[in-house]
Amino acid sequence: MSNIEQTLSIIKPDAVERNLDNAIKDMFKSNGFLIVKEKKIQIEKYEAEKFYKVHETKSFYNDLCSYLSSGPIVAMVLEKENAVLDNRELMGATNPKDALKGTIRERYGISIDKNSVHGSDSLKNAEIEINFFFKD
Ligand code: IDP
Ligand code: MG
Repeated sequence: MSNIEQTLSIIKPDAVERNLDNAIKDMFKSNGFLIVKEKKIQIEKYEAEKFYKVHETKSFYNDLCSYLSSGPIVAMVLEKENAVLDNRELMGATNPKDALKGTIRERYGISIDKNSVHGSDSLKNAEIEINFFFKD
């Protein structure tokens, strides 16, 4: 039985700034993901605060929201079987130091805050986050 899912991925400012968007998109494609929607944008801080609202009590919330809104990002809808979990696996651990070899964060992440990519952590959040960027 097939289980096609969609998930939201963001190439964060540190990676866009280093012109890594094509290399990261190639990693998605070569791992079986279809990029079904895509846009390069810069968001306002209040929008980042809304996007990351689940983290509002965390000490790093303010820096995180400043950072996500600090430069252009690429937001994408990725589609494949088990897209949500498979994307989390391809991204690697939140801290690039802990990310397994061959993952996006191991290859390109600079630090826990500049870790190059975002990916939805559940099917429910994927739907919410896709709507956040691609509501039409
Ligand atoms: P995730 O991106 O792997 O899902 P989350 O725990 O959802 O990780 O955290 C969201 C983002 O917040 C992370 O990608 C990272 O950039 C940042 N972050 C998480 N934990 C810390 C921390 O301890 N210090 C600084 N930034 C953090
Ligand atoms: Mg998360």
